[in-house]
Amino acid sequence: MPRDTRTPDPPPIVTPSAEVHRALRGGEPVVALESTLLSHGLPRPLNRQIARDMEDLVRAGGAVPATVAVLDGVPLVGLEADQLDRITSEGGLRKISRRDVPVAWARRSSGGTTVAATAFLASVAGIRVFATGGLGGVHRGWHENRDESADLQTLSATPITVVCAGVKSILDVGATLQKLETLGVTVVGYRTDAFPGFYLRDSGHPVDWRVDSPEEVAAIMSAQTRLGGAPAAVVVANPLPAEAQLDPTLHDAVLEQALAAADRDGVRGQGLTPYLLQYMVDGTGGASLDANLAAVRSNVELATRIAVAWHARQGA
Ligand code: PSU
Ligand code: MN
Repeated sequence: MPRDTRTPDPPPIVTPSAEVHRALRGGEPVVALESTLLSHGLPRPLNRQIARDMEDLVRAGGAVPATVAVLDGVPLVGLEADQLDRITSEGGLRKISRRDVPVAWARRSSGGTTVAATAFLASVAGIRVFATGGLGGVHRGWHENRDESADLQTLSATPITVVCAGVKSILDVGATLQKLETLGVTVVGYRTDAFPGFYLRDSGHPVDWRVDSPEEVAAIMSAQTRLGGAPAAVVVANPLPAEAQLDPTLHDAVLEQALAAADRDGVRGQGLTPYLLQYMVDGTGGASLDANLAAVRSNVELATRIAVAWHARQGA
């Protein structure tokens, strides 16, 4: 037999952990988890505890967690304990969105992945369900600053189901919903007709479709696959539990101050979202942090139920 002289394919850059690899090969349900929340959103060392809690919630629900992050340039899908330690404690961690992944790879940088980068990497690894706190979107003042998160564009081209508590309320929620519509991203409210407002159960905007069970979401995912065509995400907007929501009056007052402060300090670009969220934490005496955590927990639980329902449907 002639020797095969073709250049072998280089090994794939996206690296699933042994556990995630096994689960995907064995067709077990897997839930991807975002990590900018861990690297940039939560105070240390609480973030390490939350990282563990999120993974435990997924396991308790019968699925395998895949926290996504970039360490020393390598996009990881599923982290070992020592890697979770690094993404929750190291100095100089970057906030890595979709477009930053190749630069991080080439420069051997480390950082937490945004919704955009997490969705992209998880989907490359073959994962269908993903949990986060709130999506990025169109920032207020977009007429002038044109600041719109890459989360939106990425979701328009990535076949993944994202469970979130709506989009961050620091954004222009109406403009973000319009943009999701333009981009062909499916949006459903989970047991609600009101699009949730991240820290609040109701953003003041309606949502066109309501679903009431994980099985209904799995049916939508299945229909999406069977329809074919250009892939896009399904956004499942899951309001945080009523008892966990921020007082709306406090929310509105502190948000107004946060936006004015960002403007005054000239904060823009990648730093804007972390700045505003941190201002909310300080300005509400930590109440917004509690609401954020409750939303994340609730989203991780629901994402796990959806992954399990999706898995059951595949076997049917
Ligand atoms: N949670 C935080 N801080 C953040 C984010 C989440 O506490 O910065 C990230 C999310 O990962 C989301 C991103 O995808 O903010 C959107 O940021 P940008 O608008 O820069 O794309
Ligand atoms: Mn931005």
